[in-house]
Amino acid sequence: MINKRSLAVLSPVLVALALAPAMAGEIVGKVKYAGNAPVPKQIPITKDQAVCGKAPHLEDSFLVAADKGVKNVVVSISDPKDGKKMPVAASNPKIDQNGCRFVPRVQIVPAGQSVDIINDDGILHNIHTWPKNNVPFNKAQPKFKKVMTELFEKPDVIKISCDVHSWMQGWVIVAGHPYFALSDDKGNFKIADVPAGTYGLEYWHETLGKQTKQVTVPATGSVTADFEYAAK
Ligand SMILES: [Cu+2]
Repeated sequence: MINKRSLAVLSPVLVALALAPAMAGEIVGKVKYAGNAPVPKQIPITKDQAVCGKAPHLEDSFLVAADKGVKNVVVSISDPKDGKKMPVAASNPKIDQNGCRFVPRVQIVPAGQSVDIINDDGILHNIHTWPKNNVPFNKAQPKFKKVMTELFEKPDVIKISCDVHSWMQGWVIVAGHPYFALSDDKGNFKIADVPAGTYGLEYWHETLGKQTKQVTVPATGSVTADFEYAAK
């Protein structure tokens, strides 16, 4: 029976429940490749040998670990429901040109983020972007120009190349929301603080392509969302 006294006990509990943060869980997983791990080929360095050739360049567009884990897979929710944005970082993320390669090769940045493109090589590079939703740029970065800062405004998957060194390639993934992760060198990833619910989960890799599967995120704890790319 509910009387005045039991209501007095109950109401602080209800208030606490109403103020509790939204229930959220984690998506964790490992991305694998079903085929044999490719043996990275050496890339011929045809220009600026003294700088670009100081270390061997091994093909790094498709890296598979001994246990078949795939590096640099972008995992993201395709249909978030809460309108949250990935916060812009106060200090700009960097793309370093070092030994005539882009480091890191693949990077996720929030929409509205400025990125510092660094020329550590002391030779001419020419950065060229290939966006779908952002304004492309194609700019020389002479040896004396250490830093070029560029704004990545809208969600996108942007290939970056260098018009001086044909083998240089990188990717900037511009995220419109926080539910993104990049797989590590063992293929593992984690997306934290995802509101409970059912979502499309997208896996994107520069050579293996895009795949989607459904995932249901619990109110607490984690759901495992492993994925295996078919052999090609
Ligand atoms: Cu270059």
